[in-house]
Amino acid sequence: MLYDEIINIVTLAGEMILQAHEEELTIYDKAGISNFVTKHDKDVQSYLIRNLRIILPEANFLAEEDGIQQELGEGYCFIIDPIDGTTNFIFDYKHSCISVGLAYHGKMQFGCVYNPYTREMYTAIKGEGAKLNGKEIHSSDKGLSENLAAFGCARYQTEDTDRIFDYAKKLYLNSLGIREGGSAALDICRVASGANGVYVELMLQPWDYAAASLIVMEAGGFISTAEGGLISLEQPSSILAAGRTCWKEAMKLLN
Ligand code: 2AM
Ligand code: CA
Ligand code: CA
Ligand code: CA
Repeated sequence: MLYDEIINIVTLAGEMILQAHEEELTIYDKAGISNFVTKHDKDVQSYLIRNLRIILPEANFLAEEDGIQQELGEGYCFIIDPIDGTTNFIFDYKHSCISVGLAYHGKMQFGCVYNPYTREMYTAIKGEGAKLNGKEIHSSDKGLSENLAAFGCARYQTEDTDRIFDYAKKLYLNSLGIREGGSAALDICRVASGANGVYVELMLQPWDYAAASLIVMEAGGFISTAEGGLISLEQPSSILAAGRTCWKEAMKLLN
């Protein structure tokens, strides 16, 4: 089965991330502050693409590193972040993941997000619900006052600093507490499992949220832009992901 094969490939790629900590990391700077890439981001991505090509040769690839950004287009397209949470990876926070989504004619069909440190594999198939390590998960249906709230504020997003901290303060004052995890894909998956009631970030790329967007929807949650609009798989977007009640409350609170 295609989806099981994708899960196997992603699980094996997770071992590469664990193994990487045995070596000295080679770190490169991309443009801006705290925007790193390592040899391992590139190696994991190459491994994924090489193996996913074998199981689905006709698929396009939209992936973070090395400018592998084909059109989403007609037919299949894998949307890949080889390491989401590279800064966490560099500092050995043990909170990073591999994100692999599969779109067909521009719509998400399958998504998996894998944290190799905890061996947590979040998966979703369109129309069939979301799972964590094979067990069904559901987003929270309680309100903000009974939930944790997560936000993301990567250090390169300097022009949006005031806005995201204004959001964080509002969430802080209206929830059980705020969290900043450093991996958008894992933050969104934690909305899917009900660990986070809500998650907001202002500037993300499709590979950060493609797989997780299907996982949170299939878990019964919502994902939109911060203003409540439809998210795009073709261009950067802000993200507001939440359980249904939290989503309505966050929309009122933040807009
Ligand atoms: P990354 O680790 O794959 O780069 C944390 O706030 C989130 O922001 C992470 O998911 C991180 O993904 C993402 N991020 C970091 N640098 C980014 C950049 N230059 N553009 C877009 N997203 C980025
Ligand atoms: Ca990056
Ligand atoms: Ca990312
Ligand atoms: Ca990445």
